[in-house]
Amino acid sequence: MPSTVTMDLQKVKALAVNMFKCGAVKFGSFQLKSGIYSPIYFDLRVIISKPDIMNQISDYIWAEMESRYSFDSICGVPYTALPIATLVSANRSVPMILRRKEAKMYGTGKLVEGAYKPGWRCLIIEDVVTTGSSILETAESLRQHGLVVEEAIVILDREQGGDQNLENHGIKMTSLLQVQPLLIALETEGLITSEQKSKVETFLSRTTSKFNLKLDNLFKKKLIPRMTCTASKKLLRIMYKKKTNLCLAADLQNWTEVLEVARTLGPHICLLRTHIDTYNLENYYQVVEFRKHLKDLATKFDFMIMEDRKFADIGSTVQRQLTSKPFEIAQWADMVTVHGLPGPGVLQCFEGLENIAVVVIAEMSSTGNLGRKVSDYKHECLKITDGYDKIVAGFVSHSKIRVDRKDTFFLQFTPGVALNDYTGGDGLGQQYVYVDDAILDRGADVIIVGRGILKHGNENWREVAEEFQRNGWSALVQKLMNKFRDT
Ligand code: S5P
Repeated sequence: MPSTVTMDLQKVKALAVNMFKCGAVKFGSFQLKSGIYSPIYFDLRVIISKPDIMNQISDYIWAEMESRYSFDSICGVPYTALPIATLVSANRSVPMILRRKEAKMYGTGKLVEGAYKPGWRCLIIEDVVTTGSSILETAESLRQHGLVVEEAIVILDREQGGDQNLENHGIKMTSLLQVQPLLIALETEGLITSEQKSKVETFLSRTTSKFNLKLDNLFKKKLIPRMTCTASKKLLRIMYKKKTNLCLAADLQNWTEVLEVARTLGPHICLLRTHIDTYNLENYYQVVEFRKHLKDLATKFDFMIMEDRKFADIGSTVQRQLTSKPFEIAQWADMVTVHGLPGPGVLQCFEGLENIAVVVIAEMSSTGNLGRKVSDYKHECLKITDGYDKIVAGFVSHSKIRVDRKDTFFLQFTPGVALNDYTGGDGLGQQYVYVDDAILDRGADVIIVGRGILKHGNENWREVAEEFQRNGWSALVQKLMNKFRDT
């Protein structure tokens, strides 16, 4: 759904002209953070020194929202939107709340300041929106504090997908101005030439589609074709399509709850990781019922299933374990984990099983694990996969695993991942790292998250999973774009 612009043309024109005159929108040649040159530049910070424009914006915001949405509070995203929110709040008697960029390390350490009640609807105000990530971050915190966030209003929408991104997270965005109407207004007023206008239009459409094209190319031409294992190809396709590298570790005791979490988080995950022997499945019939429902959900929401069985026996035993009742893992799981400890036999026994791939545990996330302690253990795990590229989807590892075999691509699955709200382990050896750290420093392609999501009540599962999805995906894109920059 595109962002709503309901302002009449006169208002659009008046605001566009004022923005141009005070230098909030500039035309020329400007080098951006990314190094590329842009023919247009937005710097809305200058408006804070222009009381007339501040009043105009505050009036327009009020006119846009007041009759359409009933909100109990407003929150401006720092910095430029803060004084605007203050104006709206003071002039219209709506309580304002403030979301800090970082929590204070002293005093109350609160992230959200002000006097508010849980359940209050809060309208977010922002100056410029490109991808919508600042609004999302703000919304996340506000929601964590019990506020309801359904709407945001922005002064300028750069029309680069921010509205859709917000919509995907349950936020409707309204904008006072969008680039296209702004350009038209300035041209009609004779403030820019038609050449300037079309130069900007070409630039904006090229940069957005250029990035998407690059990403598309990366996944479809560079990554997916280089995976030898069918399961990893499929997983990458799902990741790209759904824009997620989140694997949910469905560590709940009640099997019906496992299905509930799969149903709730299905749209946000690429993989669901089970520990089927830990669920309260009482007999074979329940096992069959459980896996049928789980498979149906996997098809409906397009995610794969990995059973974290961590086999560690000789090949002939693992072969029987894979097919024996009640769990019959080879019949329903797309992937299963094995330890590298037994040597290549643990992989050989998968030959001929077409529908299940292997993920080798190379380095665990727990304190004192041998994968980290015994020198070369990780590398030896890698060595045993030689000749089994079609069977092995990748490795579980808590740190970077360097595959030196030419042209072979494996996925790295990393568990022990938390959001920035987390400190310390779980008291039983589990160690956590943050999402960025897991992906950018430790090489994860897929993050495995259990309690980071499940420790929250089921009413919050989706919201927290979305935060993992968002952070995980943007770090993965950053990592891959860097890695394949010169190829
Ligand atoms: O090294 C490992 C390997 C795995 S598969 N460390 C892990 O924690 N895991 C699994 O990932 C573990 O069994 C658990 O199910 C999940 C992490 O759960 P969390 O609750 O700590 O996120």
